[in-house]
Amino acid sequence: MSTRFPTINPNSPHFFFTIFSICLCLTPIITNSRTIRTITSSSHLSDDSSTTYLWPLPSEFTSGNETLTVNPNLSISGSGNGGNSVIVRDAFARYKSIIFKHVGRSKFKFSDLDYDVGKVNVIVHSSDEELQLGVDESYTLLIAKSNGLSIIGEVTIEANTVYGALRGLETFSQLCGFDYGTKTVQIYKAPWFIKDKPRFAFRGLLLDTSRHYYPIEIIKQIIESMSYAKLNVLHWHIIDEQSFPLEVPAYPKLWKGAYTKWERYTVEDASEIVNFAKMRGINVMAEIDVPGHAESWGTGYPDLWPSSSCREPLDVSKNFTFEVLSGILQDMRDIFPFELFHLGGDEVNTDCWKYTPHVKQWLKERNMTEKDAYQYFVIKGQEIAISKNWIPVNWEETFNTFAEKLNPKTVVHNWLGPGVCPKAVAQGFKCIYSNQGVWYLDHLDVQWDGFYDAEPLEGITDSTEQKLVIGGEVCMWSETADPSNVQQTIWPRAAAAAERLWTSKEAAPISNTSETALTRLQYFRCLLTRRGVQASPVTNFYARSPPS
Ligand code: CP6
Repeated sequence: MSTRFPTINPNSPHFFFTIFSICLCLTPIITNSRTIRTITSSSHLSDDSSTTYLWPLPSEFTSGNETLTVNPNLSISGSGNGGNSVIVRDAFARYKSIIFKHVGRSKFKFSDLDYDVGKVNVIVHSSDEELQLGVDESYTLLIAKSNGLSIIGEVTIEANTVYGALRGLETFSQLCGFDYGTKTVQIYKAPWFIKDKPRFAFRGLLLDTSRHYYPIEIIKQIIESMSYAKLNVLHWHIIDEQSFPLEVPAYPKLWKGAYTKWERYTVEDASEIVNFAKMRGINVMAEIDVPGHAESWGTGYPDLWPSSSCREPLDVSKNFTFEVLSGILQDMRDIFPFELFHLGGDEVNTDCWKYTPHVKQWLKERNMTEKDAYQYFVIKGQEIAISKNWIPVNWEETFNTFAEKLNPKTVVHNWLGPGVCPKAVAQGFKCIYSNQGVWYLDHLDVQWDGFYDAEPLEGITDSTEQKLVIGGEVCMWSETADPSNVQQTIWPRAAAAAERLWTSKEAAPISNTSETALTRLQYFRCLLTRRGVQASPVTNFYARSPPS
């Protein structure tokens, strides 16, 4: 303790805040017996956010005032695809080890009859396990004491798909708390009835593996932590100007652009990540950002550079550029089954195309400006992606510069302020919201409530247009992040966005404001740390004044 708090003056508000946060963090662990008393002495707490420790908040739920104990030999039974799906069985095993992490230390011996809950029954109606945008993630979760006659059992999760069942298991695990007093896992406020579904189909996190390399173990940890917040798309910004870490068999010199030969992903590594994510109901949307963020391509193939003094954007005048682009996409098609593919297209500075003689000549022959050539490049990229059965996603500059030329299927990815989604959906395009003012994780000055108060449908009132906003994404650009600080930078702020994307405003009015959410988010942040995720404290004392 003395090394942890050497300089805190007990008279300062800092002292109060530190002690306050520590207490909050330990509350679920060491003072659960007090929590039980509080809960059992009140009758109706289900509409009180301070005692509903779920994140993101389900769209509908009711709870009671009983406390149930959970058997460490918890078993799963299933019907439909809940019974035999490897995805469900693996998830159950993972959650079981999370839920009973501390129980092994119990000094007490119990028999099965001492527990209220011994089985989780998972019912999955569909055997289709394809994971695509808009897959049904809805579920119901029922937790009630068995009366001994019940056929269904004590805990029932019912879903249309295995991915709905995964979301239900996550919610179930959040309701299980370890009580250090009795060394048992308990569920408070039972019986629970939860009916839940996501507000948006696309709930993403961007990870940039070009500015810093992340070993696959770290990427897996990030994916695992995403599943706790019910995020469902990892936007893998694999390559950028600084490094080209991915193996491309068709053009084997491309990954010479990696920082070192150790900082690379083989095709096998990438497939492993995609499969790991799928087991958690998470899609991987790959990005190659052309033509503006691709300097590293030229390390292996310098012909892709217009010249040695003009290394970016890629050389628009050569067929070879598009052969390589096509070869990369062909190889990536075998790795990434998700229907969306991100082709970047942002921040393209075409100045040096104008000054490079052969490119200048090429433009002149075609009577094209360099802006026309930017459009030509993006549209050609889209055509290649579409020919490989992908739906193209592009950063908003493409829409802002030549909306009328984009393929109508294009998903416009917002980042420059809040303005583009209203315009894009008015023209019939789908849109992903990532306003850099509120959802860029590398902007350390934006606090959790800035993330929480963001609204993907801002400025869109027509309900048909609203449906074209497929969701949103928080972005972890990695110029200043690497494995040493990435989880602390992502969490807990990404969780604030995750609730905005999961929970309907109308369905759960209590999640509407950052005031009511703070206690729950502090609880979720502690849940992350208990599960081994290095999440930062929710509030940053130095960046805000304490509440009065
Ligand atoms: N890299 C790429 C980046 C950014 C973008 N694209 C970026 C720009 C501004 C900020 C943060 C990130 N680093 N390829 C923009 C989409 Cl503030």
